This record gives sequence, structure tokens and C-alpha cells, in this order.
Amino acid sequence: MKQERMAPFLTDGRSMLLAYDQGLEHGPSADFNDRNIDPATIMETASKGKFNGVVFQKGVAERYYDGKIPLIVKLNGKTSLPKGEPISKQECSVEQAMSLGAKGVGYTIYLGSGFEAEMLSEFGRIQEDAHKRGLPAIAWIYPRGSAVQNDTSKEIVAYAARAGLELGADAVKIKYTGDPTTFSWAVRAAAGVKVFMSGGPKAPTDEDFLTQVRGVMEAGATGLAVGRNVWQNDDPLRMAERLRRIIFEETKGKSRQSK
Ligand code: FBP
Repeated sequence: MKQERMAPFLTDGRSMLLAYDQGLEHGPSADFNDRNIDPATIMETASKGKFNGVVFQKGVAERYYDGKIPLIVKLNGKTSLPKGEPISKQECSVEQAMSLGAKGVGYTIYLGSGFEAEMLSEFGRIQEDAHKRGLPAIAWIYPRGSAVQNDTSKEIVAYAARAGLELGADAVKIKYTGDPTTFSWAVRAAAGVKVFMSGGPKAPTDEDFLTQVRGVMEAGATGLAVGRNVWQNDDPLRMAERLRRIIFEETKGKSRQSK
């Protein structure tokens, strides 16, 4: 029986993670305002909002992680400045992440990029190292680059999910296809790997986002690993509460993958 390395991040097999590595990925002007530019406010939202975990890069973790909820440290990252085929290289070791208190590590793979091979092999080494130390390796798998036409099609999202299984990820973070039927194919393709939806830019209304979340959970996902749709909200704790209700109560036992 496979060891459940994701256990620290699960409540009844479901999960809600708060991501905050956008300062590196997008830059502080694109996503942040006066309030959420301060990592301390995000740490507070994560614990008061009863998230199952928070995702930081190592620098933010070192200064702001307060140990109140489990930590995932992203081990690679890139800025939005270079153009061309995307590549994100490792800049933090599993050992360093653990020394900061991480109970899991994250790594982004741009599936389909001209540099895909470098990221696949780097993730392979990280996955082995993480597993030796008993930590889950969580793969953000984003199909991206000139070979990818539509990064939210049923086929490509399922491909991302399946790649996570083949590579030995404990969980994959993938984009939503837009409806539960097509997303449930990705969940099936992941074949037991925990599936998390990546949030994306803030949806036009709270209801729009909550509808996506219901669809994702109905499709059989484990949960969400989102950032902007929570901490860009005028009331992040209220949004967290609404998400919790959908993930842990409303959709429980109603997923298409329920036995
Ligand atoms: P969001 O919910 O804000 O989209 O965060 C999820 C995430 O995966 C972050 O961890 C990461 O910084 C960002 O999306 C990457 O976004 P992009 O799709 O622009 O590469």
C-alpha cells in the first residue's frame, strides 16, 4: 500500500492550500496591493482561514513562516521577465526546505516547453530526495510553450495529471478545464495522485470562482492550491470560509470518483 505522504496536508482526504509565490513569478506590481504585499498578512490569512498548508519560496518562509500550519516550500521558480520557452530551475534544496520547517516540497514543470527535459530530470532527483526524507513532492504541472495551443483543454490537462503519476509526484497542481466532466478525466488520469486545482487570476466575481471550485470537487479533486482568488479578495477570511464549506461539507460524498 502506498504511503500517504500528503497526510499533513489533508482533512478527511481533502485539502485547501494557500499559494504565495507570485512575488517571484509575476512581480510585486502585477498582483499585490498595500495589504497583500506584506507576507505577514498572508501567513495570518493562512492560519486564521484554517488552510491545510501554505506555499512559500524559501526567502519568504525564512522570514515569515510562523509554524502554525504546515509549510510547502517551492524549490524552483522564475520571473515573468524572460520571454521565449519557459524554464524554471531549482534554487532551493529539499534539505534547506526541511530546515525551514517544510512538510512538503513543490516544483513547477512546464510540460511541452523546449526545456521540458531539464525540468523533468530535475524533478526526478527532487522526488527521490524528498521521498528518502519522507516528504511529499508536489508537481505544479503547467503545459506551456510554443508546442502548447490550449493549456486548459481536456487532453492537455489530463496529460499534465498523468505526467504527475508517471513521475512519482504525490500530488499535482493543474489548471481547471472549465467543467467537471472534462476535469474528471484528468482526475482519472492521475490515478490516485492527489489533484489540486490551480486558481489563476482573480475571477470576475466570487460566485464565478466558487462555481469552479464546486466543479473541481465534483470531478473528484482533492482540493485547491490557490492564491490570488483568496488574498486579492476584499475579505480573504470570508472567501476561505466559503471555500471550506464547499470542499469539506457541500461536495463531500458527491464526487464522480466516489465509490
Ligand atoms: P494563483 O491561485 O494565484 O494562480 O496561484 C497558483 C500559482 O500556481 C502560484 O503558485 C504561482 O505563483 C502562479 O500560480 C503561477 O502563475 P502562472 O500561471 O502565471 O505561471
